[in-house]
Amino acid sequence: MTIADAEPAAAPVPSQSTYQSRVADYWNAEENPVNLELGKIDDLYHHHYGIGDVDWSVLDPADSTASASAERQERVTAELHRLEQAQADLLASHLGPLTPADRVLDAGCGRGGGSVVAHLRYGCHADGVTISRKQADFAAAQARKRHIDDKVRYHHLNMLDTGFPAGAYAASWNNESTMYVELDLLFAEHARLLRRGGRYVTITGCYNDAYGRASREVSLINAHYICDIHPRSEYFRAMARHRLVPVHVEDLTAAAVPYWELRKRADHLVTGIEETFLAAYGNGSFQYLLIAADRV
Ligand code: GPP
Ligand code: MG
Repeated sequence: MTIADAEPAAAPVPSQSTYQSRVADYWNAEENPVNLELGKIDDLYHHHYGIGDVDWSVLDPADSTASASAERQERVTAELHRLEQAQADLLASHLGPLTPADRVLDAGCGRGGGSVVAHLRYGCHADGVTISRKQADFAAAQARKRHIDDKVRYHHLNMLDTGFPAGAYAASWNNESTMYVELDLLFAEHARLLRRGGRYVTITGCYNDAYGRASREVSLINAHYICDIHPRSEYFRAMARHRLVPVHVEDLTAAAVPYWELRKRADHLVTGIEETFLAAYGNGSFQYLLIAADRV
């Protein structure tokens, strides 16, 4: 058989590596109650963790009736959602000031909550991109349900190669999605998409260079989510190479611990990774970081 006779293999859409296809498979199959039950509360579906102090009264002893224990579960679910919402609000607060005429990019948008948060806060246009077809469809349905689909759009696209116009965005972000990609490729695309003076924000888990290399716990988190957590240093090196100049850096590690302490006790929601996060934060090998940078 000559090459000319060979059936052309169908090119994957969006254009992505085999690794990225396996990551998309994970997110196309993912239906964790810790994401769906929290999102259902107010139709803000997040794929990130929470920050801030826990109201521990949500765990107050319920009597042993089934209805009391169901109410306790509902309180815990709502409290975890409140902490995840606080994280989304913190990230969004660093995107502005923005006007309704501005456009923002949610890179690795998951089920879309972050784009809605930004739109509700600033009235801006938002484009969310995800390599999971299921997530993009879910998020688009949510935007239609809210009647904001004229301004908030979701795309089944690779965030490293969006094809969107250069300089079109006033702000862009990654909320816990940088660990799926090479930072040089990611920041090159953000720098291309952001206008001069635009703002890039990430909240991410990174491993701590001062600890050394990736700890056992960091490796377990990588295996759990099929990701590759970067060292803290790599963020700043890669930003410097791509016209992104940090303006605010915040270590959110201490603020992240209460969320995991509560999630560990939420029997109806645990996924099994809770103790690993607490150990990783506790032994200093892993940090939860916010970095805001200006595109110069
Ligand atoms: C949360 O998603 C996080 C990630 C997908 C990436 C890993 C993040 C790090 C900080 C290492 P999720 O909300 O879907 O996860 P879960 O189902 O555990 O709540
Ligand atoms: Mg979650």
